[in-house]
Amino acid sequence: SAVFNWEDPLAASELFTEEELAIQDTARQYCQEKLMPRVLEAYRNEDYDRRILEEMGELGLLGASIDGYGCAGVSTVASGLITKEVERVDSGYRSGMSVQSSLAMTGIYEFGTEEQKQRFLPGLASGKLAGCFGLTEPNHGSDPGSMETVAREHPTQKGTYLLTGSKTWITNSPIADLHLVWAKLDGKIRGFVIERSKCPAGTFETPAIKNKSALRASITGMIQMDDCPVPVENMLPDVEGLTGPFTCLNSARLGIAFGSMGALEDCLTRARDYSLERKQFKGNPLAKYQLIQKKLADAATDAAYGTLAAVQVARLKDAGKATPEMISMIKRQNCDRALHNSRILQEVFGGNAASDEYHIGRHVANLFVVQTYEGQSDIHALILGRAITGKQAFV
Ligand code: TGC
Ligand code: FAD
Repeated sequence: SAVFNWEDPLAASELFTEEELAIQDTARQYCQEKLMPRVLEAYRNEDYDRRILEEMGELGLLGASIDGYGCAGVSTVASGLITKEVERVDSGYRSGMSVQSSLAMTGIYEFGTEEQKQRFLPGLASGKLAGCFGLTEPNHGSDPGSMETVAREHPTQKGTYLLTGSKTWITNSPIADLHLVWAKLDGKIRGFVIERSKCPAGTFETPAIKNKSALRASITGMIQMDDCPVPVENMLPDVEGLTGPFTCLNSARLGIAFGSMGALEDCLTRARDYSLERKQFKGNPLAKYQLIQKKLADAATDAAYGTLAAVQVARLKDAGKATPEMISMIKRQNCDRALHNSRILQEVFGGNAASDEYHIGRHVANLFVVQTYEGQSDIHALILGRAITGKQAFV
């Protein structure tokens, strides 16, 4: 007969294939054995270990849903489960993986020439090359369509573009070998793959943004371009306009819908363990008190609902039936619920929540950023509002 499992309350695992379950196991084992032991020091010291990308590459975790070019070609659900396992440890580690896989690799895979795919994707899939995605600018975050970064034809060298402008808050930019940068050419947004090693001195800089108050286990920086030369062979030929970056964002946002549920589940597990051990008032464990149980029940419910919704949209995506609005809905809802519940679960730890060794404060701080990047939650509300009413409220 059926048994209730608090770790998978609505039996989402019944929806996974054998292969997806095996991939989830592999990812969980790697994350718990190799990432978990490093996260505390990485977060304290803002020290992202570049080798993580190669370790993930060896296990086939990068660009996992892409077919060919050294990628595993797994289902979108399997790719989401990988994301969930990484974010169970830390949203910053998931960030490093997301920009490599969903943003840089997806852009090249969807819109690159065959030659570009052959040239860039295998190195990114193995983690030997690090990638990043430059859309946000100092003056344009939620409104990337107003970007100021421009590309112009080189006045004398045919077949070369010169890029000028700056991008900010770019995950992986200080360590990336390949930078997928979006810039306006004759007023239209185009994608360019900038190879750091080929940029002349003084044309391309990627300073790190230090002293972050969240996502400290990932590395973030700027991309500053001053007439940086990029050959036409490195421009993505098959897309212009915001459809280019947003197609990549659709993939990354779906990943975040899974990932944020991993972070929330970790908060829940830790709060449950703590509440069973900690005793207050006549030797009772906190877990015996109704107010504590409500916090756990709320978090478990939101994590279970959020996971099911993410699985549904991932299956629709593989069937060619997912829409960007569906992805906005689950990105927004799962991030909002993960942040809300993690903040409530933090209370279970009392003063100990202030010690980083309990990990809960790190998740809470990270989840604020996860709710903000890839479209802040209110922006996704406006995307949904536009779809519901036919009227856009951005401007
Ligand atoms: P809008 O008029 O809505 O659309 C312009 C063109 O883009 C197309 N489009 C999409 N295409 C594919 N997928 C989508 N989701 C799309 N959304 C829009 C649209 O069809 C149209 O095409 P066309 O051919 O007609 O021109 O554009 P808008 O300027 O009004 O956009 C408004 C808004 C708010 C929807 C949009 O700008 C937005 O989503 N803003 C949020 C910005 C954002 O998400 N930035 C993310 C930066 S990357 C990042 O944060 C990475 S963090 C990663 C990590 O570390 O994990
Ligand atoms: P703003 O656009 O200035 O928004 C500020 C607030 O105003 C938000 O709450 C927003 O919802 C609200 N707002 C804005 N417009 C409206 C409106 N019309 N109506 C109602 N409310 C509105 N970007 C990349 O390109 N690549 C990356 O790899 C990347 N990594 C990141 C890593 C980190 C750690 C962080 C913090 C950010 C990263 N970002 C990246 C940038 C991120 O995508 C932006 O911060 C995000 O899109 C929001 O833009 P903004 O910060 O400029 O905020």
